[in-house]
Amino acid sequence: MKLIIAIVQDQDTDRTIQALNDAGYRVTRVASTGGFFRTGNTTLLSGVEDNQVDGVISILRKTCERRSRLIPAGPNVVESGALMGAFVEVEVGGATVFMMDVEHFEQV
Ligand code: 2BA
Repeated sequence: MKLIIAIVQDQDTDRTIQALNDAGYRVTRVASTGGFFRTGNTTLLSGVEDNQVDGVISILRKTCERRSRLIPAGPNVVESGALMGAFVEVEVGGATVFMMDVEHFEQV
């Protein structure tokens, strides 16, 4: 059994959970915050059998979009005065996925 931990953008959360549930996968949603942007995202936890992993990943690929975001340029750039008010473009998503072996699963 595997525990899939997927960090997704908030805009993709509802449709991703819907698609996972429709396909019969169970999922827990946890509100989280990205350390870099310091804005909200969502961490999805899904415990699945090994042969279901590909199905979950396939859904994540379909429902989690890659987006460009503009963020203020770093403090070094701003302090130099050369690029005051400048923004840099950063690519975010689709989903950041971690896969872990589950030693034991039980519902009591
Ligand atoms: P954030 O930490 O808010 O990062 C948002 C986006 O900023 C990242 O998108 C990436 O494009 C960029 N970014 C993050 N750290 C950076 C850095 N040190 N230098 C340059 N650019 C950086 P994604 O890679 O798609 O990540 C989306 C979210 O997934 C992250 O939000 C974070 O919450 C999570 N995440 C990504 N990689 C992770 C990891 N190795 N461990 C834990 N969480 C991770």
